[in-house]
Amino acid sequence: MIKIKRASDCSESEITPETIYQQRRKFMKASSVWGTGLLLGGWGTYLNASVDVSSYKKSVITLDDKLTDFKDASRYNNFYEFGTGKDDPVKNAQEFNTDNWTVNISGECEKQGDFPLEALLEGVDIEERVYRLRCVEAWSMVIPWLGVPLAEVLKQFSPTSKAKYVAFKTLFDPERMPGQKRSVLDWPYVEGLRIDEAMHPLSLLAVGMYGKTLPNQNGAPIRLVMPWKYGFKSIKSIVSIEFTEKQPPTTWSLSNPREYGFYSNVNPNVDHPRWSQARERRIGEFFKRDTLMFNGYADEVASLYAGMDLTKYI
Ligand SMILES: Nc1nc2c(c(=O)[nH]1)N[C@H]1C(S)=C(S)[C@@H](COP(=O)(O)O)O[C@H]1N2
Ligand SMILES: [Mo]
Repeated sequence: MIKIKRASDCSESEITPETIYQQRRKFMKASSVWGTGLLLGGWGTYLNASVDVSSYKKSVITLDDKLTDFKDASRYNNFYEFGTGKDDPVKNAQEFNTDNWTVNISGECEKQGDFPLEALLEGVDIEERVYRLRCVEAWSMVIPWLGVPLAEVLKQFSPTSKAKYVAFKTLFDPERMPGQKRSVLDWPYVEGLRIDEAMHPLSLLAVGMYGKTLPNQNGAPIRLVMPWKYGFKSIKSIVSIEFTEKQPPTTWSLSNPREYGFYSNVNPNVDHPRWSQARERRIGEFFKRDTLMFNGYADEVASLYAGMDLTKYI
């Protein structure tokens, strides 16, 4: 279902040079898809200065599925730090300043401390990967992310043999994230992965999408993307990564353990207590489509869960 190219298969021409990128930007600015419908002052509001994504390896992993329109992917969001309505993040996140972003690395690893985003990404090539995103609310999108394999970033910090899990935290700053002034969730938003899930080659740290820097409402300047898990595992605006020995708490299972588990793998055979997970609405399509086991990534990830009862480990 997914096409995987090895990095070595990527020819020079697939690495987007600055000039082509600039031209493409001009083109996108002029074209109606990108030019119309921007609520808040147009193109500039979607740019974010902190991560340079001007060159990347194109389509290292891709799909045949049609891409979701950028305007849907950047205007229909879940990011409760900026409000609980689908169009709240795009409205409320535009002033969010992500300059001088640092990520704290701690726990069971040899190298710890506060690292500027640029240091975290140094020496790791940014690549484009087209992934399905399946929200637990039964809608889905197909998004071309720009990012780096999570494993390559994590390895730089030399996790010890006690590192069995990885815990992530979103920024907590109610002045900058107005949704945090209300206690809809236990802030800061936290997420976690088992270490083998985190080290899986499909696990991505995204810094961009659709050839550009990540819009604030999509989790700037750096967010997780776990394509075979429900969308809420893909934590946004990460400020902390901790290697732990014990399974870390996660926001949605703290808020409702009966409805949301730690693993949260996409599974059409296990319904949410309040709705079916068998089908989904692909944003931009009229008819519902079948949800795929592990969101279509079973060949790649099923072995991670061999021997586990997936009706119990939700
Ligand atoms: N910090 C944080 N991360 C988050 C969320 C959130 O509310 N806060 N929402 C999650 C949910 S439910 C989904 S479906 C995806 C949505 O990502 P997108 O807006 O880029 O499509 O982000 C996830 N990451
Ligand atoms: Mo979601």
